[in-house]
Parts: sequence; C-alpha cells; structure tokens
Amino acid sequence: MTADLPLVGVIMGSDSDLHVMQAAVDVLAQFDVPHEVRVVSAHRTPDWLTEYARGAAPRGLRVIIAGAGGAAHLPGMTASMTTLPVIGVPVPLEHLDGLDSLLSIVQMPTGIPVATVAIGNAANAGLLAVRILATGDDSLRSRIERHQADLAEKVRVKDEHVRGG
Ligand code: RP5
Repeated sequence: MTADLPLVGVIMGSDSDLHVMQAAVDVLAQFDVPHEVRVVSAHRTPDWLTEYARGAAPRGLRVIIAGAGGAAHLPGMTASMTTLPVIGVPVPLEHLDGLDSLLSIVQMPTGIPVATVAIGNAANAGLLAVRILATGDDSLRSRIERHQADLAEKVRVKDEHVRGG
C-alpha cells in the first residue's frame, strides 16, 4: 500500500495469483494511484471476504480489482457485497488455460456486474481502474492521454521499422 489512503483494492484468491496480478499493481504504481494488495479467498476465507467487501467503500476504496483462477468466484462474490465497480482478472492455471477462470468470472447474473478483462491481462484491469478514477480527475485523464499517445508512437516506430525506414 502507498502512503495515502488506498483508492483501489487489488485482491486475489491466493499468493499463487500474484505473478499475474503484479501487472495491475505496476500500472497503479505507474499512475501514482494509491492502492492496497491483499490475498482473500472466496472459498477458503468466506467470512473475511464478506468483511473486506462490505468494508471497502466505507474505507474509501473506489474500485476493486479481483483476480482468481479455476472456480474463480472471488470477483463475483465481491461484487455482490459492494456497490463499487469490480474488475475481474481470470488467472490461468495449469489445467484448462484460464478458460475455466474466464467463464467463471464473466457469466455473472443480471444485476451484479463484473467488468472482465482477458485471461491473464491484469495490466488492462489496472488501466481500467485508472480510467474509472480519471472520470473525476482531470490530471489523471491527461496522463492517460499521454499514455495512449506513447502507445501510438510505438506503433508508428514499428511501422517505420517493418517498412525498412
Ligand atoms: C483460486 O485457486 C486462487 O485464485 C488460485 O488461482 C487457485 C489456486 O490457489 P492455490 O492452491 O495456489 O492457493 O482460489
């Protein structure tokens, strides 16, 4: 967690998810967004998950990023117990390549939305959280614009390279 009160909670079902979820943490750090990183399991610590999810908005969190693998119920159960936007990251495990995680997270019933990124794409979860925060923060929005301009420049350089420039 950074020194300021966290605005984004990055949670995951196990520390074995961290190698994937670190990309979201890195993006939040890159944009100087105060955040916290926690392990909380929907299946192994259901009571603690309830406490975390119900306490998230009152503590000042604005967005939750939740990563899980396999029977990946963490994002959906979190979303059911908070009014905050929840972004789910399907973590690929050894078997089924993350398709199990993706389908577990994306197939939410109407009424309880979870924004779901691609399998293993925690960086996009971080960027989406930054975009959500930027709706009320002009300086953050400017930084996103610069980030997208940098991406476009990288494509132009690649184009130049393949054209032999
Ligand atoms: C899920 O079970 C976690 O999100 C993790 O992806 C998976 C395996 O957990 P460990 O057995 O490695 O703790 O709940």
